[in-house]
Amino acid sequence: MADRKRTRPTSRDDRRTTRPASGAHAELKTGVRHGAEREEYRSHAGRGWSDDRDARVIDHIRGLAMDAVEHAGSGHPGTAMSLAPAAYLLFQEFLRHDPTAPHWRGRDRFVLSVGHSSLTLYIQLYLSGYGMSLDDLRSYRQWGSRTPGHPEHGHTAGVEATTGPLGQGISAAVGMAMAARRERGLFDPAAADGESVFDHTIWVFASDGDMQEGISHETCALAGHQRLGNLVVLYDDNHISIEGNTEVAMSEDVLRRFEAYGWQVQRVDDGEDVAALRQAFTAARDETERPSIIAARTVIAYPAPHAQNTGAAHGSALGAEEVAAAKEILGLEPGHSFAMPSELLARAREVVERGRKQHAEWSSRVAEWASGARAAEFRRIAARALPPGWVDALPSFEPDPGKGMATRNASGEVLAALASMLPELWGGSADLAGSNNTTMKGEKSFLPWESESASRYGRTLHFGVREHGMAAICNGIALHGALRPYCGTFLVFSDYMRAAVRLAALQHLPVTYVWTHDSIGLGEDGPTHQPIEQLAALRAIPGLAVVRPADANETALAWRAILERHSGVDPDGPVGLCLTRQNVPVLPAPSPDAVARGGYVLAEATDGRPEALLIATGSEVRIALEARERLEADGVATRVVSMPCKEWFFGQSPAYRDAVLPPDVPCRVSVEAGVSQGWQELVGPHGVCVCLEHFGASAPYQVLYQQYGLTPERVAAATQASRAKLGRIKGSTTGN
Ligand SMILES: Cc1ncc(C[n+]2csc(CCOP(=O)(O)OP(=O)(O)O)c2C)c(N)n1
Ligand SMILES: [Mg+2]
Repeated sequence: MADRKRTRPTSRDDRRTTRPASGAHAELKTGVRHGAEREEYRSHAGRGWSDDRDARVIDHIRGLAMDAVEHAGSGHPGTAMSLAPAAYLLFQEFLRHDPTAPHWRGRDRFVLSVGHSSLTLYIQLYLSGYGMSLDDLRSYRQWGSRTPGHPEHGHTAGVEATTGPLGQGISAAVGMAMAARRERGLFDPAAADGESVFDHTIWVFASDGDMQEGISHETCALAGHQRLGNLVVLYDDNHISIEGNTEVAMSEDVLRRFEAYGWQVQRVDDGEDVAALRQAFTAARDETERPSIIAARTVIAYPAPHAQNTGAAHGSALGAEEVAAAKEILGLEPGHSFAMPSELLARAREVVERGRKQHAEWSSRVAEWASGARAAEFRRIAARALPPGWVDALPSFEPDPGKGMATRNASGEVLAALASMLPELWGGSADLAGSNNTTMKGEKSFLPWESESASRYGRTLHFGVREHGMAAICNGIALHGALRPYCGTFLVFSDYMRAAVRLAALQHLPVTYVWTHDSIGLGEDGPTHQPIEQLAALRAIPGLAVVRPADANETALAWRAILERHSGVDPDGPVGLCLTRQNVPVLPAPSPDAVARGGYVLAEATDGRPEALLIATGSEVRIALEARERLEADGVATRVVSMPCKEWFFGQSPAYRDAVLPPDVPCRVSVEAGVSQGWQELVGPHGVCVCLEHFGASAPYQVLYQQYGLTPERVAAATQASRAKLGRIKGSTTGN
């Protein structure tokens, strides 16, 4: 036992004494085949199982984790070894899942926020019968495998969220827990707590890195505020991250932090103690008023004799010698890789039958519920179908070349108009709802109490000033089911959301971002608030559509296109809707198809034979239209192309694209109040970008547009310059 105390720290107080003394190393190296460690392991690990086979399964999980990393030559063995008891316990006894139906709607969700420990999940998917085999573990991290380095949602059955960027998984899980509550409110609000077919638990495994990342502070505070009793987090409190002991960067009491957020907090002093884990899981699951966190003290890479409790065990193969030693301690055959005796596998797979039963029992309860009035609505929403007539509810706006309307206001009107028809559409803002126009009038706030303006099943989300968390929460809502989340802030603060937006794109999640104040057009707040590079930076994210409508009518049609693209069995990925703070003229409504195609001919050149093409987005379309009038007056046949979404436009057929931007018209000018990056290839070598390559300033927006030359005069002059350049080239070609 004294030995164990040295090599297996169990309390918070031993942060500074967790490393095995060098004397112990020497002893181990000369020790006779690790007999003492084996004895220690046997007496220590495997407690709390009613069936001895379960303890043996744990030994083999540890072997598999080491083997997979050894075989791949890289990967993360340590945490998969130390989390083995908690993961197996969860999948066997707590997680409500049916491995034969991974998309069963009544299932619990498991999010492995500690994504680098993907083997923790893959091995459970293998043991539970998700169609994963030992061969899949052999091809861990290889091309085309079902077992990539980090879990990828949509790629591997049973992976509920793509994780790896620390902090994202736990934050998406908060969104899942919120979505579960809203779904219950929409479809089964009268059921008693725990009795609804929509009730289930969101389970998370998180690590020190998750706790350190700022985003977890944002979302876990909100989870506590929202009293998400359906959320349970196991915190792998192993005191180790890549640089070694976490004491180099972390000294807060994590549980006190969560207590302050309003969570139920529990500590398990030893992650090998299955009875204690079981008790904690039970208490956490049964807590319905607060989210729960269990800090389980584990020792990374346990029981590998030299690697355990080291940063090195986090992310590299242990090496043949260490693996062999660990296997001896585990009672496994050192020469045998990827071992899983069939009787142990059969034992683990008993979970399939349990899952099937739970699923069948749930289905019979659903049959009862399905006779209710809300079932038809549920079926429509679950199929991601839009209700008949919804398009007629969309507003259209009278042309108004004078005062006009801010596109953010038009967006607000669209949301208000759709509110009653599309209950699945819900969202909010990071404390800028009044500016983003994201609140649907008359809808209650989503809050854990009942009042005139709030309900636990409410519709308006209040994220607080937590943009990063907001975006990750929306990922979780989208991952959870068929509800359609949107969220808003100023476009410039999309930078704060970026890591989560990227994950939305990677996972093709149908989330809509309402990014208002989309240029220097916001005016007096100045350069800190004026996006310059954001449009280009967001367009650089594959799979994200950046939509910048020119006016109120394009805004309504953009929402229409977004909702249609987010429908069906294979919905499109995320969309960022970039909207003005300032008024812009309202133009006659184009055809819905024109906006849905991302770019279209807004104003045709005289005789339909353009000599020049002006391509503009958003508030700069007006400038292009005025420039066209000047150019036409000067005899230059000029076409204006409104390009609300480059990504949608590039998704069109070459024939359509060429019809809008004829390849034989090289005189091209782009107009956008942002950096030119991404426009050069569209305007070509002889074109000109009217853009901003520097930060803005604090002044009325009209002054800024004038000062920075975002004017019809400048666009007309740029067009003439392009013509002149082309004329010279033509002249010199002719001369030759
Ligand atoms: C946002 C982010 N930053 C950095 C990394 C690289 N990284 C992977 S794991 C890790 C820290 C590992 O420590 P911990 O989270 O405690 O996991 P453990 O080693 O205990 O499994 C880091 C920095 C990452 N995956 N995500
Ligand atoms: Mg750690």
